[in-house]
Amino acid sequence: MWFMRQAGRSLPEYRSLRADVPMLDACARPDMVKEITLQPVRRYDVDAAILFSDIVMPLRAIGIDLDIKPGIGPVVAEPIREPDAVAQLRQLEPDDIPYITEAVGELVSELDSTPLIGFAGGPFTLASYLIEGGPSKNHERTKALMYSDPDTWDDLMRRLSGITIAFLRTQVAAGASAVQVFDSWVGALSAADYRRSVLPFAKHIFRELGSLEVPRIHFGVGTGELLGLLSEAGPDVVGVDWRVPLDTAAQRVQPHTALQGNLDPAVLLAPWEVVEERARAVLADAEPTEGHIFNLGHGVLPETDPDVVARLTELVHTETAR
Ligand code: 1CP
Repeated sequence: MWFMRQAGRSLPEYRSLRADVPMLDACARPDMVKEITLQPVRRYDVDAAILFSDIVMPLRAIGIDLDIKPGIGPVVAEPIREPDAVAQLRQLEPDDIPYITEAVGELVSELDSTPLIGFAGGPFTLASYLIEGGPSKNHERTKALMYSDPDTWDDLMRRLSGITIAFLRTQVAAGASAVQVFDSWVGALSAADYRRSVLPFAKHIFRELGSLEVPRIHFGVGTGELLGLLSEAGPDVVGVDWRVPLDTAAQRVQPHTALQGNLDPAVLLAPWEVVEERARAVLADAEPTEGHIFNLGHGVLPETDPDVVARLTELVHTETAR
C-alpha cells in the first residue's frame, strides 16, 4: 500500500519546508525532493515512497514557460494550439533533468528496502495543460483539437509519449523500482475517442517501458468506462478511482492485471468508524482481483488529518497479514 499525494499539503512538515520555496523550484532541488519524498515514509508504514516531483516538470525541462501557481496548479504562459507550436516540442534528454537522476539515486540508497515509485503524466493529461494553458474542468479546447485536426493531435501525442517514456526511463535508470503513468484526465473521453486518439500512444508507452522490467501502473480518474482500454494499453496494474468497486473493475481489465485503489479520499474526512468500514469494504472487494495495491481512488486531500492516514495504514497491514 501507498497513497497518491502521500507527500504534500496534508503534512505540516511539508507546508513548513515549502513555505518560502515555489513548487517548481522545490522540484528542481535534489535536497528538497529527497526530504519531501521521505516525509510520508517516516510518518506512515507505507510499502513504497513516491518521488516528489510533478507531471509538468519534463515540459519545463524542455523549455516550456510554465509555473505551478499556488491554489491553481500548472499554468502555461503560451498555450500550444497550432501545428507549428506542436512541431517545436522537442524530446526530453536525461541531461535536461540532472536533479531527477541525483535525487532518485540518493533516495534509493536512503530508502533501503522501501521501493521508490517513479511517475510521469500520460499524454492526454499533459496535452490538456499545454492546450488549455492551465487546469480545466471540461478540457474543451483539448478535445476540439483532437476532433478537428487529428494529424496535429497525433503529432502532439507522439511527442508527449516520447517525453513520458524518457522521463520514466531516467527515473528507472537512477533506481526507481516501479512506475505510474498518471493520465489523470482521460476520463473526459468516451471509450471510442480514447481508443482512436490515446490508446495507440498509451500502448507505445507501456511497450517501451516493458524492457525496463519494473511494474507499470496506469491510472486515470473517472475511467469506469475506460478500464478495459487502460488495461489494453499493457500495464501490469490498473489504478481505479472510487466510482467502480474493485470486484467490478476486475471483470473489466485483461486477465493477470492487478488493481490499485480505491478508497474515496473524502472518506478520510469522516469519523474513524466510517474510514474503517470503508477500508474493509475495499479489501473485501479486492478479493477476486489478481493482485491488489491498496491506495486511495485519487490523491490525499490537503485537509486530511495525517493521523487518520497513519491509522488506516496500520489497519490495512493488520487485515492483510491474516
Ligand atoms: O504548493 C503545492 O504544494 C503544490 C501542490 C502540488 C504538489 C504537492 C502540485 C501542484 N503538484 C504536487 C506534487 C505531485 N504532483 C506529485 C507528488 C507525489 C505524490 O503523489 O505524493 C504527483 C504524483 C503529482 C502529479 C500530478 N500533478 C498530477 C497527476 C496526479 C493527479 O493528481 O491526478 C496532476 C494532474 C498534476 C498537475 C498539478 N500539479 C499541482 C496541482 C495542484 C495539479 C492539478 C491541477 C488541476 O486540477 O488540474
